[in-house]
Amino acid sequence: MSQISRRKLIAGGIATAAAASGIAVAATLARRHGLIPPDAGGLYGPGETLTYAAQRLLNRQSLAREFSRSEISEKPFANEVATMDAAFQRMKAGNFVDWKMTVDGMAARPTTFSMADIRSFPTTSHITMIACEEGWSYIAEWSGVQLSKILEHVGALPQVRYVVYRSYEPDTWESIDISEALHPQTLICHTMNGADLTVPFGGPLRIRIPRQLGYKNVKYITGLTLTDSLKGFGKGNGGASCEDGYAWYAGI
Ligand SMILES: Nc1nc2c(c(=O)[nH]1)N[C@H]1C(S)=C(S)[C@@H](COP(=O)(O)O)O[C@H]1N2
Ligand SMILES: [Mo]
Repeated sequence: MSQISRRKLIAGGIATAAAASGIAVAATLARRHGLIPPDAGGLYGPGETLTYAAQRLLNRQSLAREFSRSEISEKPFANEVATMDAAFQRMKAGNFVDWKMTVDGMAARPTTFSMADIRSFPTTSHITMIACEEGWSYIAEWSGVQLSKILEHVGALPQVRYVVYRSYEPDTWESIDISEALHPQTLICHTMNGADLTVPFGGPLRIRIPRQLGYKNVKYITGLTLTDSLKGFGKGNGGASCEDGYAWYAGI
């Protein structure tokens, strides 16, 4: 093959063929395994399905990289968050003893947990990186209760396919699939680097999903809803970020 035609092929042909066959493969895999992300209907739909289905099949139970204690960032960067209202400030002044997290939806025992309830679960910790899609990242030790333990406690029904989670911050919600929810590193986090999670970092409760980008790691968690479909939530594509054009599946 001449240089020219090879280059032409690389420039035009391979990319197109790879994309096209990738989409075909993705469609087949997605159908077979029920791996179609809720935002697949949009402009970037086939690409989203490819990324999601491929990563799900390859990495189903893979662990996010864990770091050593010496690698913990000295100056973790807290992204700017909205100013919280007076009720939030009052709860903060009272060390968040009045904070509540409700779990409802497809559960045998829907439950409202206090901070004390959350802290009474066995604690799991990991030293992992949190990465924002805008480029920064830091490493911290995160501690809390595995989301799987909460799901077990409330008696999540077998039909549950997604966990929707909400913030105290208005209009801030996201969702993950049951595979991510049951993953051992997915935590409802109340402690960072050995101290109560501070407000800039999402205290008193933050969901920590180290296999997905920063924006899925919502701060100020007030509620979880277990569901078999995301249709009834917002515009039906799985999260506030998706409504702003971000991918629902933010795997890293
Ligand atoms: N409630 C709430 N959670 C949030 C955000 C937010 O603005 N509000 N920002 C998200 C984004 S875009 C990122 S990158 C991470 C940033 O986490 P950090 O402040 O610990 O760096 O938090 C996520 N969780
Ligand atoms: Mo972000």
